[in-house]
Amino acid sequence: MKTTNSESLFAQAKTLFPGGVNSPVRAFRAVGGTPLFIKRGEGPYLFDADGNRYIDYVLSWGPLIAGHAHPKVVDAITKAASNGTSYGAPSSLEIDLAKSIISFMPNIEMMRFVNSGTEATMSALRLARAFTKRDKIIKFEGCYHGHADLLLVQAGSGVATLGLPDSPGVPSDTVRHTLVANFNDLDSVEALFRKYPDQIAAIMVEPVAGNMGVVPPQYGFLQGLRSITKREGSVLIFDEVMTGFRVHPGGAQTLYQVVPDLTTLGKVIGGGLPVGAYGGKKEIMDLVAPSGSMYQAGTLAGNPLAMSAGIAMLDLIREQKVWERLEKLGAQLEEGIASEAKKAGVSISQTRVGTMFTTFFGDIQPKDWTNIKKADTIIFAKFFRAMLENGVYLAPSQFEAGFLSITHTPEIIEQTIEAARKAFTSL
Ligand code: KE4
Repeated sequence: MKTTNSESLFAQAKTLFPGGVNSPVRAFRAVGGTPLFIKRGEGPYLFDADGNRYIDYVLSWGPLIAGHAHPKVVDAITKAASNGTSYGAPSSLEIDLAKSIISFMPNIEMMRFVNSGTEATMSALRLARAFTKRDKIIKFEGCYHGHADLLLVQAGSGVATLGLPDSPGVPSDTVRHTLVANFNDLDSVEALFRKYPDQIAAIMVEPVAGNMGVVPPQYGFLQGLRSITKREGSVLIFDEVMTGFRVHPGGAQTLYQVVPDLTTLGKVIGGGLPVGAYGGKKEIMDLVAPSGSMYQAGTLAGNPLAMSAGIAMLDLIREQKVWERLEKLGAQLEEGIASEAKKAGVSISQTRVGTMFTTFFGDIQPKDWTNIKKADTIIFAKFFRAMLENGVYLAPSQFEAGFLSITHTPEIIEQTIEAARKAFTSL
């Protein structure tokens, strides 16, 4: 059988990078086969090293809501690059992007740019601990907030995908203060506050879980977290790295009308370049050096190219009609997948919030990790491979979210549904 370019590139990559990749979930371990090496993206499409074209629903794991190589984003980056790639000093571009973000999320009074979602979440937790002078934090089983030591506890995304028992190399002392509650279960949160009174600095939550696959908050869950943290003097942190500008232009905090104390962002705000941010109440943010004593820094934070890409990207999704169109596309995809699965007699459970969606295989109640982990990952893997053969690139894991872009069209959704029809009948 002729070796594909992806196969020969993967063979080389495996001599250079652990598992041949620079982020674990890309290795296709959960779905089998060789990961596709991508030559270029254009709008809703990816083109692999063998020239095959795929309709892309990963979109770089969320950032590319304007699709690949959007001319306005490319022009913004090109123009910025002609002025230099980094200054290590403030520029007006940081101000412009911050103001743009705040125009979407007015609860953010002040922020700090970093270079990844991981940096944003680890910094926000350090800040919450500094602000409350408490050590313990609460996260939720199945939620993933990046790979900082203190958060690699019962995490979702690649940790769940690879079935890793959390990570070696994280001293038990480091995670001693990391408490885990059940998503959509306020009693499990209350129990931790009863057990550790006045010791819990913060709750960090994906307000719509995306790293178990998409799991929406049940009615009252987020409001419950808000009232518990207010009562207990703990900081409520919405990790909107994925949900920001994805579940609603104003993020989950606007969609569900719950105001967190701090918000972490990433992905979309970088327009495909490395950007993260944390921000929220000025009273808390004032504690961040150099205005306060809580230290956090970054060589490339506020990078002019990344700022320019983010500004251009957010400008492309400011119009309400853009969101009406995205909502229609999401509904069209959801209904089409459901109808084809039904015709083929395949049992699925679908979730979607705005432009994030997941098709779980099996009769799964999308409530928490205990339920989600029952999904049939074997059937999912077969479906993934069949969709790939039919020209559709889904996230290579049952425990990840799919994403839409403004470059996806009703016709492209119809092609996707036709691919799903073939894939379901092949299972
Ligand atoms: P990064 O450090 O990967 O930029 O962001 C970490 C992060 C933080 N918070 C949430 C809610 C996230 O979803 C992420 C990263 N998401 C994964 C996809 N599930 C990134 C993909 C990957 O790890 O390769």
